[in-house]
Amino acid sequence: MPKLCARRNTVMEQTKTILNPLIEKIRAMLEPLGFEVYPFKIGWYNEHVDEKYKLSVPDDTLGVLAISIPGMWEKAFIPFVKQQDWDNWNKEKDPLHECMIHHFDQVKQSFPEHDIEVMHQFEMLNGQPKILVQTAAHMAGAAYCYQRRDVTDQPWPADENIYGVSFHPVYGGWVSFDGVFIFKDVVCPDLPQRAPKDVFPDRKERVELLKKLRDFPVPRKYAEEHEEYLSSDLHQKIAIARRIKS
Ligand code: B12
Repeated sequence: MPKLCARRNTVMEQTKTILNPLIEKIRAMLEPLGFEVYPFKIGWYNEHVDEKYKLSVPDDTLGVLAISIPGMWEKAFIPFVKQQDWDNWNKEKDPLHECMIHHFDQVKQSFPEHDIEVMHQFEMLNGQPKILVQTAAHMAGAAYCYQRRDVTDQPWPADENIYGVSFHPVYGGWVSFDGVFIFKDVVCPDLPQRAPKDVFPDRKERVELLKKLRDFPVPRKYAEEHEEYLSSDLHQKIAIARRIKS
């Protein structure tokens, strides 16, 4: 039976008693590792995505989005890399993905009383992503997802594919929307929805952003080695991880 995070009559108080400790516990685990954590209702996500991306849980089910900010590289990835045995590393595995799997799993295991499904941004099911993390981030209030439809008087040809970009209010494009915990046994009908910060209300800036996400000033970008890692193939990624360890 799903646990209620809130009841209608004493909304704020009940939300605090059940939901806050749960979110705070996840924050206490993930924030020191360079992540941010945002609760949302799965229904907010399902309302927007096409049928094939909808998650088959009730609308009020609690989802928790985790995103990594630039400090994750030193706080989570480098320590993870240093603990691995690179001589016996499975060459089909991406070290950064494995780092995410490890830390998300730690969170899941710390809630044995809950039924949690973890969905990583890189996980595919029948050839499509299990979860669209940009939409989840927008609905959770973490980062505005700018899409073609957000631009009036569009400068692009109708048949050109313009990928949407999410812009974090502090780190801009220098974040990764890593995944979502679905608390299948927790419903939160009264979770208040926060709108993401619209950093670019201006049409011209939106057009620029959709062209070049990472040209905007931010207080901290990824470390050079982090950037090098992301633009490498799997073989090189493993070589970078080995180099970090040594
Ligand atoms: C497949 C994929 C790719 C593919 C295709 C790109 C694409 N966007 O489709 C390729 C390989 C090209 C790619 C490349 C890159 N990617 Co990529 N990619 C993904 C992945 C795994 C899935 C995206 C996808 O299939 N979307 C499906 C389409 C249909 O979704 P959509 O266009 O958003 O449409 C939905 C919304 O419109 C929504 N919707 C409907 N109504 C409304 C209303 C509102 C208000 C909202 C918010 C949504 C919404 O419904 C639609 C679906 O039904 C995501 C991670 C993930 N799991 O989400 C990362 C992701 C999008 N990629 C990311 C990145 C960083 C990149 C690269 C920069 C990587 C690199 N180093 O080169 C490049 C940049 C490419 C570019 N020019 O933008 C980031 C984007 C971060 C950000 N700030 O926005 C993501 C989120 C991964 C992450 N870890 O954070 N990627």
